[in-house]
Amino acid sequence: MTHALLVIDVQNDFCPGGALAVTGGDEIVLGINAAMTDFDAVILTQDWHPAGHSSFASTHDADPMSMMDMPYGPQVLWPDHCIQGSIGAQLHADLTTDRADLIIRKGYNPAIDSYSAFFENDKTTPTGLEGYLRTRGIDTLTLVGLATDFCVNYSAVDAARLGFKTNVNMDLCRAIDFDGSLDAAKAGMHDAGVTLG
Ligand code: VGL
Ligand code: ZN
Repeated sequence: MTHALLVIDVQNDFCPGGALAVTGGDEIVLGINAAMTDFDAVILTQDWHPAGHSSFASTHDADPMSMMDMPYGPQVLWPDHCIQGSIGAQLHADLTTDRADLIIRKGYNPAIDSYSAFFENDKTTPTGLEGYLRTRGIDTLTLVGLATDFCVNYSAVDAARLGFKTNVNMDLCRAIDFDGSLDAAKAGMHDAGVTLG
């Protein structure tokens, strides 16, 4: 077994004071740092959108947290966040990055959001992470980070479907919990065979 820790989107914009703040988002940082020593590999993800991204409410003159039908399906419209090169897009200053073998960015395609670290929201365009993991012989993943119900959830479900043994450490995640999204995410992860630890 080769076991990687996948740290999802621990970025300023998802922490208190950020553009899409997740309650308690900063509380998990020191615990994630401590967990890093227990794994064969550490991989970080970074939400990384161009200005004017299609997932931003401002791009469509719409209200943040409203829904829009995209060619690939329904999409939540978010406040502008994690804009490439911005302070908000930076990883939290206290997150240990020295132990990271790879930092993978996602959401850079202007027309398609990417919650998952594996596929964009069209569920077909790969980020390349699967190939990286397979070529390194990594077969087991533990996910932590932000937000439980969006990027952690989508990443975990994709990982399990791709055949990785997948666990989410819920103590080291925090959720947006918008419109029942946390309960739906837990059920979806469970159904996909993800263990919630
Ligand atoms: C995320 C909404 C939009 C996340 C990213 O990291 O969970 N959520 N972009
Ligand atoms: Zn985003």
